Amino acid sequence: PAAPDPHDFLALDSTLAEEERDIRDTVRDYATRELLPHVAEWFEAGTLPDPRGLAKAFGDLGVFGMHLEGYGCAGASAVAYGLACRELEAVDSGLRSFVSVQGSLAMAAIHKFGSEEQKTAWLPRMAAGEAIGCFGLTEPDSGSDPGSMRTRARRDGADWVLDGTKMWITNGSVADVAVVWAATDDGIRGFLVPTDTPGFQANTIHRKLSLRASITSELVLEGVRLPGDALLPGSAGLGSPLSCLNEARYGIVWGVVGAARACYAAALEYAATREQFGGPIAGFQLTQRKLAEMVLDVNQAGLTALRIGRLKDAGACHHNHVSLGKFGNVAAAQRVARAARSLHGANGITLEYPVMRHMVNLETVATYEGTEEIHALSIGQAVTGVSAFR
Ligand code: TGC
Ligand code: FAD
Repeated sequence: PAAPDPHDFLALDSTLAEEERDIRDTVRDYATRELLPHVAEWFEAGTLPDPRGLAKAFGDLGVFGMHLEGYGCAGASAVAYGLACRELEAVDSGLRSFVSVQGSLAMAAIHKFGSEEQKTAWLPRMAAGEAIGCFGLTEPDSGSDPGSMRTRARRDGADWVLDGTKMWITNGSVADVAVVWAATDDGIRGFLVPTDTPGFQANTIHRKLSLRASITSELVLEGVRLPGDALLPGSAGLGSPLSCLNEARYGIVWGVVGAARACYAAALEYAATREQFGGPIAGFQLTQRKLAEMVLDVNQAGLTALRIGRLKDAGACHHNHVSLGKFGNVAAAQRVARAARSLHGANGITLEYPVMRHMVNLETVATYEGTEEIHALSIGQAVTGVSAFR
């Protein structure tokens, strides 16, 4: 048998179908050519300088809502969508986040719970990157426990009136439409809020030390009056936004494999070229131990992502499968990024190398879409049958 390829040790990609490989290559080529050369600069600037241009480019690439059917979406397999997330996050978690929030959160909410009119009005434009969406669930006092939200939607004649504040909303200040989750007399429901509606304001959050190549915002809704058909009619209860989260969490299960792979590849290259004590640091036993642990984490996480993707394509993926993947793969990517950072010595703390950028991004990835603790508790509940959330 052939010796393992250091960059695909378990030859996982050899198990991909041709269509999946094509999508992997298309997204990887685009990301390497168009995004990688600029991402350190965007990260340093703490923003995405041209979010509309980027949205259009992602639309042309076909990655927005690529796993959804109809309305201008590609209807690709879950594995193909996962591979796209992996290749984007190999460049930066913030770029994968752009695609997750647009496709897996905002578009998925409209696709799952919207009326035919809402789907036709928004999904084709969002798939093409001509309209940007955001997803407002988290609030200043309601993060892991979204059921405690204070944002309210009340009926006023045929209209709805929304009041409340959403916090940490990706792409909030550049969105055309916000999917806002609010408590009503009938439980939690979703609303489509065009961002030019009077009473809606989005404020960009500054001074982040993580996910800097991404726009994060506060949404303030003060007496936002919407027509009756702004309600997502199929939404009913907390389970509705949570079912969208499963889609985005699934993308993260794959995405972080990309971040980990990029850190491992950088470490492997650096170890071969950096010399100390008369030879490359790759020759030291302690360096080899780090590299062995990295390649193990990258491959185990890749295997987990692929298995969960295959379950999803077979219609057999439970949300606790996704929790297991998010819990394990994010932690694995964090271990790889930290080890790669240390292996780069002083160079590792700069933006000349990708490792610390990935390392600090992964702090956000471990927090959003359900913190490490929330997924541990979901898995704990799944295996014991006992809830320890409250
Ligand atoms: P609980 O009573 O357990 O559940 C309420 C209802 O929802 C159902 N459910 C789910 N359904 C689908 N998918 C899931 N993952 C689900 N988890 C629970 C559940 O069966 C129940 O249904 P029913 O019919 O019985 O009413 O609710 P709880 O209040 O105890 O909370 C459960 C908990 C803690 C797991 C949940 O609230 C949670 O996941 N919290 C974390 C919040 C979170 O992840 N926020 C993310 C915000 S969006 C974001 O971060 C975007 S980042 C940008 C990017 O993705 O790149
Ligand atoms: P908290 O819920 O206050 O948690 C604080 C700590 O307490 C954590 O360690 C947590 O694990 C722990 N904890 C909480 N409950 C328990 C428990 N029962 N048992 C044990 N420990 C517990 N949200 C959106 O809606 N849309 C977005 O687009 C979005 N984008 C984001 C982008 C960025 C850059 C960031 C950082 C966040 C984003 N979020 C978004 C918000 C994100 O989903 C929340 O930050 C996350 O759900 C955690 O909520 P919190 O920050 O309020 O932490």
